[in-house]
Amino acid sequence: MKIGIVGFAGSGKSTVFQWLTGVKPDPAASQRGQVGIAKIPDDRLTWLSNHFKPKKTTPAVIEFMDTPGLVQTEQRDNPRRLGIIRDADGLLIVLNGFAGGDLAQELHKFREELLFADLQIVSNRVGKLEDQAVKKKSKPVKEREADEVELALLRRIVKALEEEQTLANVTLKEEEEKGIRSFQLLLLKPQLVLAAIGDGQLGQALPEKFVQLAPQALSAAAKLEMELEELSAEDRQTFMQDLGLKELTRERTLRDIYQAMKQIVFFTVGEDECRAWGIPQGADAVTGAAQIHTDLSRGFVRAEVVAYEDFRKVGSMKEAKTHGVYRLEGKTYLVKDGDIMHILAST
Ligand SMILES: Nc1nc2c(ncn2[C@@H]2O[C@H](COP(=O)(O)OP(=O)(O)OP(=O)(O)O)[C@@H](O)[C@H]2O)c(=O)[nH]1
Ligand SMILES: [Mg+2]
Repeated sequence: MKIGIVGFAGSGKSTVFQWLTGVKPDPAASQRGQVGIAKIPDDRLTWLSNHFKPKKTTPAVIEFMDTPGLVQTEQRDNPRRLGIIRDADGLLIVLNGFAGGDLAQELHKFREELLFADLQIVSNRVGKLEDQAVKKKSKPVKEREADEVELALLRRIVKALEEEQTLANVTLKEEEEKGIRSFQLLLLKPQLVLAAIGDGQLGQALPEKFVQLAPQALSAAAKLEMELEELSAEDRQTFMQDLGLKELTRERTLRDIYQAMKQIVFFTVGEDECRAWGIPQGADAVTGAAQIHTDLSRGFVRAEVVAYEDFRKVGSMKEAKTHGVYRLEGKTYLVKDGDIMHILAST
């Protein structure tokens, strides 16, 4: 899963990128989108790894992409700048909470940029289809019908964008979703807002007006936490006490981002490897199998499934069977977060 770190210039994106991935930002690279990987900490995987003592333990990951900031004074160029994250699976919107600006206003403005970029793409296509409808009357009936269906859908989207400024309330049928997937609309991607705060804002509640706009929003003192991480454990403790900081929040933030992006994990276990695999919420067992290997999805027969919590109680697959918590599931089984799966496939 790839998440674009986006925001206005100087909002703290590269700092957050480095905090989350440990990769040093390179301003030149971020012009093209600099990529870094973060492992998602998971106590369940740690427990499984201690239990199986495998040769290798592999966590689920998120790929973050640091991007150049949008510029408020050259707004017309912002849709092009946003092009860099069209293929991202989700957006982490970083707002500047350390310089004393108005967070609610910054978020509002940033959402307008996303809206404007999407509207431009959809309106262009609507214009093209309308032109063709007039000019190309000779087009085969089938094609013309398909164009009309697409046009109706796109008009619905333009209306939602213009009137509601969001696509959150647009429900798309599966084929509609497929039909517009290639537009890679930013407002259809899951997003999470993160206010980058400095030591001046530690322990302060986020402004009420901002929380109303983004109830799920997180805040993080990314720069400060990175500085603290460089200290010896003892110094860190002292500084944290002085600052009134109870804990470092990097790991929790990664888990929160993972959840907000509507990803879940299932596990594969064994003496060779214990591994957490990320899949979208609502994905079925074949999709899960495909993550591991395309052969496993092609030859999918069944999945042996034990929920992590159950496995922890009984301690082995064999015991899981005798305690009735072992299940055999088919292709359409919807994988649950924390399932331990073994895919049976014919090859
Ligand atoms: N005081 C303070 N400064 C910060 C904090 N986070 C980032 N900064 C500073 O703000 C400036 C911009 O931070 P970056 O992380 O480079 O911001 P950016 O969004 O990547 O900027 P662009 O890539 O130019 O759009 C840098 O000088 C950072 O050191 C913070 O929490 N507190
Ligand atoms: Mg940057």
